[in-house]
Amino acid sequence: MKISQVILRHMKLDLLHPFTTSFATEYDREFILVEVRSEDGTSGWAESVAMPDPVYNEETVKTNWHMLEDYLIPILLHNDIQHPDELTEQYFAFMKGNYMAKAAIEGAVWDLYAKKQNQPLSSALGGTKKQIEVGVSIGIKDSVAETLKTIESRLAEGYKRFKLKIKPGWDIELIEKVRSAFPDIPLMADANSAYTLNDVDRLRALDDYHLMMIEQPLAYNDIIDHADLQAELKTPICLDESIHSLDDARKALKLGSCKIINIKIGRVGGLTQAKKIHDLCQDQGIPVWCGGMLESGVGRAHNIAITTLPNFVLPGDTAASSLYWADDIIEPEVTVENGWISVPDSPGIGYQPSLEKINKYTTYSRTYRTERTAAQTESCPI
Ligand code: OSB
Ligand code: MG
Repeated sequence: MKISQVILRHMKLDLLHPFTTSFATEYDREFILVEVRSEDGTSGWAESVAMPDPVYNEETVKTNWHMLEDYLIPILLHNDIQHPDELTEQYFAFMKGNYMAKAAIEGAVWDLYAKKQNQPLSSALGGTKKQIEVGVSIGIKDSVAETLKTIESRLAEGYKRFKLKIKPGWDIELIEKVRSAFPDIPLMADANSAYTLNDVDRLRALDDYHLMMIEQPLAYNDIIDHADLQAELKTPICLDESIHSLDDARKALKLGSCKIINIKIGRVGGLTQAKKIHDLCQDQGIPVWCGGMLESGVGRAHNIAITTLPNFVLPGDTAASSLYWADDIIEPEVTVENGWISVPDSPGIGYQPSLEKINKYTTYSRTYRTERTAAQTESCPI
């Protein structure tokens, strides 16, 4: 696969509703859209899920742009990649970390590869499901009443699992009230690292509400304290932030730090690694599900594709485009019917990025070509 051009676009999409976690409130989504073009004019697409500030993990939009521009794109333009697995296994392996940047370009190469094979990305990854079940992640609201109203709407729309963001002080009472209003819904909580082992009593109190899991209660880079906490709790711990690689997953399972893993393609360095973590968990009887990072339709399409692998047995966070965006950048947008998304069967990611919409939301872009002379590397403020 000769890649002759890579285009980076800095995008900004307004969220329809602010999204609050224990670490920040997001009003819009700033991200990098990556397009790789082969010599025959076929394009592969993906997005970086890094946030503008290092609040979820250490990566940012700017560190991703730097990694893409100075390291990852030159590798793509100067090598003939036969299979996307070669990127993380070979070409990118000498670079530590920067998983979201690596995943952004690796995902675009996977899309291109699947298109060249005339295969949906889901099949190219080995997935077989024709439809996937999805849940929804509900941010921290101003009141419990508002949370209850949101759950009611999402329940009516058919979502299969309800994840509430929690933090100290927005936890026990919230879960207690939600449980008494909705005794039987599949419910879970995500703390985004807001607690420490000093909060063990508070976390133990959540054990009474038959939650499916508590996601990432402790530090973003911890698997040791999580093992101690899991020993204290009946509720399964699910790790998100702490798992960056196959090795992290193997060690966390060995220590008993979690019973479930949230696989985010960006956090683990791409689809090849996501698939490996999926396979390891499958071998060990550990269920996985696909998390979200408030992606545009392009990232959403990648999440749908990976979720077709068999051990994604729990509903993920890939909700409908219309819950996030007035005007998603893919056609058609992602729709959810009664909690199910139909997996597209056209080649690659299976949704068409709309250049008209993409141009509307691009703040600046840059094109990188095989011959990197000054004249051929254009910078284009819009
Ligand atoms: O921890 O899963 C998370 C959003 C941004 C950063 C981290 C997380 C989230 C979500 C939202 O929970 C998932 C989504 O709806 O895309
Ligand atoms: Mg999470």
